[in-house]
Amino acid sequence: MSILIICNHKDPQPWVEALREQLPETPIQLYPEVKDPALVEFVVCWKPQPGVLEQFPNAKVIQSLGAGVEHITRTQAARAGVQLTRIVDPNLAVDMWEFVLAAVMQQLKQLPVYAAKQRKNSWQPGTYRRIADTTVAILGLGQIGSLVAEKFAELGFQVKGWARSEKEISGVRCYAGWQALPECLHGADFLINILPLTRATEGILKEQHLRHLKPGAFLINVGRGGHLNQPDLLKLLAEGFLSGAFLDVFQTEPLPSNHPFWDIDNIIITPHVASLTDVVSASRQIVENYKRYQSGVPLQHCVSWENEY
Ligand code: OXD
Repeated sequence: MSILIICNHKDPQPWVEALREQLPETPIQLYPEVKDPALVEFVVCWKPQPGVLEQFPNAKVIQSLGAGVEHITRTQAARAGVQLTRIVDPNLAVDMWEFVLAAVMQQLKQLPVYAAKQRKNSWQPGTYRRIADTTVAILGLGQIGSLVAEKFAELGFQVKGWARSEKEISGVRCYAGWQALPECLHGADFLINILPLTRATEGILKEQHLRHLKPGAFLINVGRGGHLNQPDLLKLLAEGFLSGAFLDVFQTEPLPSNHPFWDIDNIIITPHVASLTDVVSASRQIVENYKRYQSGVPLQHCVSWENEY
């Protein structure tokens, strides 16, 4: 048996090396150089070309190279008997927490404003806000979102969290289901989106929902670009209803150089770096799933093709 890696928009070499080191007896193939496609059973993917898995009719496991799987569910046909798995790494949750904390704190203390003033040699003291007076609403309370919510609460923020199903997180007011979404958003100073992209959550960051936030609220999107309704964001920023947005993920990545977001002062852009998959810990999970598959043991971190999470 062998492992096939199909990897786009990410350097595959560190993954090839990590898997070869841990599985010295197993052939690790890198698409498109595949010896016998009919023998491929275990495929590791990142942003695979649409329909590429049809070339491997005997594939039984499709393992995502990251936490998200929509890059697979949206480009490949679901096949009966093919298991879809993802990376669930505590490092991803901690890294996400540190990133969104930095994004919130720089707004509370107005650091981007001072950075812009410095470029004009301008000394103009302003005000700041305190953690205790700040309400953060978090969309998505899975493994990553729940850690982020709990950590914000531990620091003294007022924290609200929303998920499609009921959750209990210490110090966090949790809301479940679509009817509860407006209540969760109501009065929040910051909205942080950490949802997986599914057919249900696509476009959730739209005017109809964002209007429930406190006027002057700030949006942080570290979920997926497909969650955001771009014209609605531009409208709410132009009106001043939202004070700004911090965007790490985009509908098209890399963000095209002529995209209007680049030129808007109160949009901060980072290139999908909020929480990067760690090759060392993630490759261990892939190896574990590969060994489980070989010995017929249930796989870890399985995802439903239909629900996409
Ligand atoms: C992931 C990501 O899904 O990097 O892991 O966005």
